[in-house]
Amino acid sequence: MHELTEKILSGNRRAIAKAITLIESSREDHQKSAQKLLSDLLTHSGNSIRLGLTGIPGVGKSTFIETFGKMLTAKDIKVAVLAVDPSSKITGGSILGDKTRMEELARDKNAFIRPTPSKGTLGGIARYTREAMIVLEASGFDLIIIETVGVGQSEVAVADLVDMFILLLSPGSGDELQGIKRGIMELADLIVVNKADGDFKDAAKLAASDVENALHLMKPKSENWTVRTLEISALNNIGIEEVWHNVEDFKKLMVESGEFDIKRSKQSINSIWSDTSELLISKIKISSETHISMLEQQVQQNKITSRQAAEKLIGTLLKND
Ligand SMILES: Nc1nc2c(ncn2[C@@H]2O[C@H](COP(=O)(O)OP(=O)(O)OP(=O)(O)O)[C@@H](O)[C@H]2O)c(=O)[nH]1
Ligand SMILES: [Mg+2]
Repeated sequence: MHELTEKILSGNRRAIAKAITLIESSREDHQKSAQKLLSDLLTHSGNSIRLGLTGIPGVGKSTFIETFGKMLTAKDIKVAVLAVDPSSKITGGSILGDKTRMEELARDKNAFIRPTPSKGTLGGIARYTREAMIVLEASGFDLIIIETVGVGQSEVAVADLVDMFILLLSPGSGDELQGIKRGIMELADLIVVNKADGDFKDAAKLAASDVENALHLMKPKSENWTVRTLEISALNNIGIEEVWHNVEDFKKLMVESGEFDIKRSKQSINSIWSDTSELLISKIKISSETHISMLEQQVQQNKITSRQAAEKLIGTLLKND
């Protein structure tokens, strides 16, 4: 285990992949090793910018990450990409599926791309992601991008893992803005209208001003930062530097105002409670399968309330421990 720690600290990619596999494993011995490893790495973590990126399928997330990522790795900035997308089976939006759109970045020695874990609850996947970030930060990654497909609830979970949240839109956003849940707009620190090129140029401008109007009606997320809207073309590499300048600006303002650290410490506290509920539920599920199905039946048949079932399940767990 000590050897794995050393390798991760020296930036060894196979060691990083191995550690993340360990983190994602449900085997109890793997979990023990993973937690030991993570606690060794903790003091080396925390030095990256954690960026959430969301947008509906087809908006250009993969294309953007490829162009943005390559621009950064060329500056010797190390970029890691993780996906949180439990709905990928439905949308087909998993990173692995379209790794071809990030072909060059995937081969870049300054980049690391990890696809969506194939199974798990949202809470579980949020934990894997948080823990994978510790590994990546300890091995020297400067920017970690967490990608979600902006259709579900994963955005809220991701917003609690990152420093900054970027919403990617495309021209024709009038309709798109309605499709994107208002709640997702409220999470964004930066809104980027992609595909501002060729025939889409005017539509992109219109979309950006729609967004500006919508933003004016919303309560500001932070008193230290005003949400900005940019127009870019990921395909033609236009405006990509500008996105990075905004990320840097954001970080600078947040750090200077103290909001950066406050947010991270809140997130650490929140993670205790999300880990507690995830762990509790998984322990209950492992410990008493027959008991669970019996209680499920009783609730279905209106013999007991769901709350009573929950109390019984937790009661059994406490007795067993
Ligand atoms: N014109 C134009 N097309 C773009 C741009 N960015 C992406 N596209 C195209 O839009 C399509 C979807 O792009 P992707 O990068 O795969 O989109 P995505 O958001 O990753 O999609 P999912 O992985 O399905 O969620 C592709 O055909 C891209 O070539 C852009 O800046 N301009
Ligand atoms: Mg994609």
